[in-house]
Amino acid sequence: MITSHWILGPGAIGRLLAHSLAPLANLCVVSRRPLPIQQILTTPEGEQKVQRLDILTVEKLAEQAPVAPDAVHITTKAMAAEAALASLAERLPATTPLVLWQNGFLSQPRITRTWAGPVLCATTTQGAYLTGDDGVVHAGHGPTFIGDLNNRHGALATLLAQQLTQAGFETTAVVDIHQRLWQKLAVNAAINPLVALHGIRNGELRNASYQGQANAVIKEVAAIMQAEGIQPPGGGQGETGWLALVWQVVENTAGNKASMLQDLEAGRPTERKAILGPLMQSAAQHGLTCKNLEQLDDQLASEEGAIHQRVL
Ligand code: KPL
Repeated sequence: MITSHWILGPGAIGRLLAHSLAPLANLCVVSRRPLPIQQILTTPEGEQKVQRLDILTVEKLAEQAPVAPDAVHITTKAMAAEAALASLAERLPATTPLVLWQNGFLSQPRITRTWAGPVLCATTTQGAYLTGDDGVVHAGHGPTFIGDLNNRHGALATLLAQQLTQAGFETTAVVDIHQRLWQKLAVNAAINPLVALHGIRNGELRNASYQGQANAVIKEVAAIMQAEGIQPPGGGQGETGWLALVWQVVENTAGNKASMLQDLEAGRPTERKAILGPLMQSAAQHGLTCKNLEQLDDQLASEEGAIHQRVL
């Protein structure tokens, strides 16, 4: 039985998870800065639900020294996951199960290697965004998949999937989470950097001025996926399959402002290291060139550098 959860990182998915699990389990949201405990969830149907959530800063948590939880969900951005875990690690028994909700493939293999307890990874297409310190909008339902990279914790993944599903987070325990994380990473790599750098909505990638560049990026990603032995989901094969998939996601999310664009606009670092990093590393290992991905990474790095200069 999983009766208590800590959620580390009160971003959109973290808060949605907290609202969903709060009626079923003891819950604590751990935040870097104080947030109102009265939190508002707007459902996909537009209904507003107000819930008091136990939200504590890391410092308050240390003062209150609560009993360690049955599971810790890390819902920070990819590049903050390891530091977030480090800020809590000494309060957690080394056997505490972790669930990593990050995009890309950076913190997942590292934390799996270094944490003694079970490390599960989750990938979700739930749509959510924040409306301030006390509000999250659940924009749309989407499936969630959970599993561990070495397939050693299937029973725990099943237990968590059942509880998450009961909480309204439709979740399936899977044995191929590695493949699913890379499939999502491929789609994110093909869309996010381009729309972020051009400052456009996803659907604008279909414009003639961006289409060629997008296709060139997708082809590089497809070659790397081929080398990694990862096919697109839904039965597509190779380059044609990846092209079809990415353009379908562009169509389905045409009005979206991608997360990387939101990050740049908000002056935050992007998830480029977690999304483009593993692809460039894989290309190097397999002797593939990926000039487009490297160029996007360089451009994002200089945008982030410029932001850093402005905030100093
Ligand atoms: O997941 C996404 C993101 O914004 O990070 C995409 C697929 C690009 C949709 O916006």
